Amino acid sequence: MKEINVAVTGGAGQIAYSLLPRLVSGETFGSDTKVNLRLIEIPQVVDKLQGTIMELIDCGFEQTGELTATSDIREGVKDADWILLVGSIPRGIVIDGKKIEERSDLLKINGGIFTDQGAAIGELSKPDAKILVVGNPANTNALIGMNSANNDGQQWFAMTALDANRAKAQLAEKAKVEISSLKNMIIWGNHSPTMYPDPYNATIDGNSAAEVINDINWLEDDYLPLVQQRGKAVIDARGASSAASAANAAIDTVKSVINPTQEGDCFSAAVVSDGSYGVPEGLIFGFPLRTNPAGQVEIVQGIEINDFAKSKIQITTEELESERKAVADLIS
Ligand code: NAX
Repeated sequence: MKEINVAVTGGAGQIAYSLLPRLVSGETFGSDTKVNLRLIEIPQVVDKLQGTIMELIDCGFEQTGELTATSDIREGVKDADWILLVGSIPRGIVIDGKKIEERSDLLKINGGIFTDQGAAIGELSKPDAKILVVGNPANTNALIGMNSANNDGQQWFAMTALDANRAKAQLAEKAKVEISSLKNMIIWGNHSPTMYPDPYNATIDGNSAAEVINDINWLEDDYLPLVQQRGKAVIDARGASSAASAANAAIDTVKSVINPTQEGDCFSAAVVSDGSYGVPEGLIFGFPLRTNPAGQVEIVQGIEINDFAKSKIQITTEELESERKAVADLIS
């Protein structure tokens, strides 16, 4: 069996609870790969991870390798092939008597965490490590981590696959088709309510989903907010944030990155912009991606962007630019 090292921060959190068994079960990295899992948590909760490890042992998967827990990021990410940065400080937490509500405060607090984590990954993880940031604000956390890692062989992603899965599911429901008919679901921009889930380039059995649905008012007035606000709707209904579907989307992203993309399809994640589609270089931006047969992830070129899309992409670009400005001192 092959062997890989996978590190996960936020190992005692909600998402991790759904995520971890699927990382060591053979489902994600293949039945021929043993996964050594390092769980990373803050010192206050690191002991809880022993319970999680007991459960993972009790699953009895033959692909499960060594399981360890640590609050030391350097120990956790050493020689890691994959690092899933799930942990972050949530909005609403009280720090030094102040409730953290503003996105700018959240950016700064999490930014501090991601500089340290990025530096450790750049120095100690595998030279071709892949890093998926799930913890919010995901795009800008990835930007900070990537700059801090300063290691060109490694590749950073911020997760937009949950948005893409939600966007597909809503189109399939509206068009009354099987979800498997949906392809090319692109989430442009930020993992935030400014994201643009693109119904014009998504396809249903090879035709534009927008044309198949043929209801421009629904698409532009109802569909977009439905997808953009789905996270909040789940919180309102469940009293807790989307954890199972977020974990599922993280697994989907890893599988999309490590397996060649099927002809005629693409997948969604945010990666560093090389200027494609006029997006300012260096932003971590949601693009259509493909993994080529040689295993490299590329931004799909040549996608048509209509005026509606342009206006939406502009809004999410401006938001990411302002986030970049807010953390300028952390990425210089
Ligand atoms: P939880 O609050 O249940 O778990 C987060 C865990 O991270 C906690 O156990 C905490 O102790 C740990 N943590 C905090 N700082 C850490 C650090 N420096 N090192 C290691 N661990 C640390 O949140 P959960 O529901 O699991 O969500 C995790 C993150 O995912 C949140 O930031 C959330 O906003 C984000 N999400 C991102 C999504 C996406 O599509 N990109 C969707 C789902 C989710 O909202």
